[in-house]
Amino acid sequence: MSHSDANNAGDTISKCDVIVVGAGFGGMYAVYKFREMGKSVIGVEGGGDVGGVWYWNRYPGARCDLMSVDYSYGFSPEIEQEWTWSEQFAAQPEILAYANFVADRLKLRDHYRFNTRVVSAEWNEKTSKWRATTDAGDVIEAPYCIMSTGPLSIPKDPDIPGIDAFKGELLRAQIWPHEPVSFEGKRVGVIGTGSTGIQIIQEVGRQAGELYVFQRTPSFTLPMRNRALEPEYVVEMKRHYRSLREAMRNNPTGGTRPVSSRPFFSLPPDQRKEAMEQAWINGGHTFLGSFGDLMINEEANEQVAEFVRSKIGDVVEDPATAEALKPRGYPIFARRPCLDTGYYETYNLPNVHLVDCLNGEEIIEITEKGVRTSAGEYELDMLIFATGYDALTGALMAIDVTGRDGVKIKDKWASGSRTHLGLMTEGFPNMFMTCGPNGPAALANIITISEHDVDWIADLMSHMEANGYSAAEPTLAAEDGWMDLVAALASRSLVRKAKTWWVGANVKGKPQGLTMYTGGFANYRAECAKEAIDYAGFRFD
Ligand code: N01
Repeated sequence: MSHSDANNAGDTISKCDVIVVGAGFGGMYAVYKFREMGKSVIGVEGGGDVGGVWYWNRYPGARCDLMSVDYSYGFSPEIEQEWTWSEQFAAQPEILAYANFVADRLKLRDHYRFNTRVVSAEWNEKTSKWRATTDAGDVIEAPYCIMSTGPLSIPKDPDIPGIDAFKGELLRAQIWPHEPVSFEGKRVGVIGTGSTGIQIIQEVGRQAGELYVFQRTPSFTLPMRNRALEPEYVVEMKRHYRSLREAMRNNPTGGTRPVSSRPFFSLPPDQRKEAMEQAWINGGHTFLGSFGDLMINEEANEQVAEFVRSKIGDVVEDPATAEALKPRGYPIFARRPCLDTGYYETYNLPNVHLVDCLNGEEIIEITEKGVRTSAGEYELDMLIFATGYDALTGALMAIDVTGRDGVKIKDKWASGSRTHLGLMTEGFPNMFMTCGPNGPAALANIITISEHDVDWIADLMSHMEANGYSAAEPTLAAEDGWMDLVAALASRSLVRKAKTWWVGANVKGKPQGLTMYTGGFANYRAECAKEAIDYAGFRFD
C-alpha cells in the first residue's frame, strides 16, 4: 500500500511504487495491471472522473469511429461478457458508461486523485525515484512513473484575434459543458471541420435556428452506416471474443478492420469502380481495407479521392457548396478520415450555411457579436470551437518533466519528440508512456495499443526486479535506431502530405514532420517483443 511522510515544508509526501498520470483507457489499465502485480499505485487525473477524452468530449454527436467490438478492453474475459454494446459504433455516453463500469468493477477509483493535475515530475538519481508535484501542492514519490496523458488531451483554440471579445455563448468541443445545451432558435457558428466539427455540424444543423460553418480545410468523410447490434449477434460476438482479440493483435490497425494487400491498379477500371462502390455501401473505413497501396501510391489515392468527391457532388444540391466541400490538394486518408451520418446532407437544409474560408472569405477576427470575415460580419448567439488539440506531445510537454542530469523534456524535444518504441526516452529513467509519440498512436486502435504498452512495461519492470535493477532507460543508440526506422517508414507514407495534427502542423511553432510509427500495430508489437528478448537497447542501473 502507498503511505505518506511529511516533507521539510510540512506538506505531505505520498509514497508508492507507481505513479500513473491519466484516467483514460491507458491509465485505467495501468492502474489495474500494476495493482494486480502487487504494487501500490497512485493515479492522478485532471478530470472529475475516469474516461479521459470521453469524460471531456460531451459535445452533441460525439461518437467513436472504431467499432465498439474493437474499441474496448481485451484483458478481461469477465468484463467482455458482462458488458453489452448497443451499437456498432458507440456514442460518447455509452463509451463513458463503459469506462465507469470498468472502474467500478475493478475498483480503480480508489487509487485516483481526480480534479488534480501533475504539474512537474523530477527524477532523483540518488534515490532512483520520480517526484511528482500536483496543482494541489501534493508530492508523490515512486520509482516508476507512467505517463498515460493521451495523444488528444490539450485543447487548441484557433489562432484568431478577438476570442475574448465574443459576448455570446462560447463553447469548446474538447471541454463541453456537463449540462444540456440548447441550440433551438439560435444562430450558431462552428469553426473546425475535422472529425469533431463534422460530428457537431451534422447534429447541430438539425437543431439550430441557423448554422454557419466556417470551413478552412474540408475533410473527406465516409458513411459510417452505424446500426443497433442485434441480440443474436451480441451473443456470437461474446462467444468469439478471444479469437477477435487475437486477430486484433495481429492486425496493422489493432482492430478487426480487414486489410488488403491488393494494389489498386491490379484491377481493371470497371472492377476498381465496383470495389469503390462496394466500399461506399459498406461504409466505415472499408476503402482502406479494399486496396493495399492507397497510402503509398499517389495516383491510386487520387482516384479514390475523386470517387469520394463525386459522391459529395451527388449529395449536395447547391453546386458551389458541393465544390467547396470537396477536399483538394492533399491525399485522402492523409488527414484523419472521418465517418459521418448524413454530414453532406446537412448542407441541403435551408438553415445551414457553409462559409468557405479557404477560397473566399478568410476569417479576420472574432468580434463582440460573432465572426468577421473578409466579406462581412456574421452575428451569432453561440460560437463553437472544434479546433483540435496540441496532440501527441502536448500533454507531456505541459508537465515540467526533468530527467537525469537536470535535462528537461521540453528541451530534449525542442526539435521534435524522440523516443525508443514510443515507450521511453533516453535520459528519463523509469518514465514510461502509453500511446506515446513515435509509436503507432493515432494510426491504430488506442485501446489495443494501451493494453500492449502497459503489458510491455510490466514485463520490463519484472525483468528489472528479477535482476535487482532500480533504473532502466533506452540507450541513445537504440533511440536513434528507432527514430531512423520511424523516419524511413514515414518517407514512404502519403500521410506526411497533409497539414494536420498528425504532423504537428496545427500548432504554431511546433516541430513539423511525420514522426508516428507508420508500420502498423502488428509490426510495432513485433518490434517491442524483439526488444524484450534481451533488452539490448537498454541501460540498467
Ligand atoms: O481536430 P482537427 P478534431 N480558422 O485538428 C480547424 C479524433 N476524433 O478535434 O485543417 C479556421 O482534426 C482546422 O482547419 P485546418 C480524431 O483522431 C475522433 O476535429 O487547420 N479553422 C480543422 O478543420 C481526430 O483526428 C473522433 O485548415 C481552424 C479543425 O479546426 C482528432 O480527434 C471524433 C482554425 C481541427 O481539426 C482531432 O479531431 C472526434 C482557424 N484559425 C475526434 N484553427 C471519432 O472517433 C483550426 N481550425 C469519430
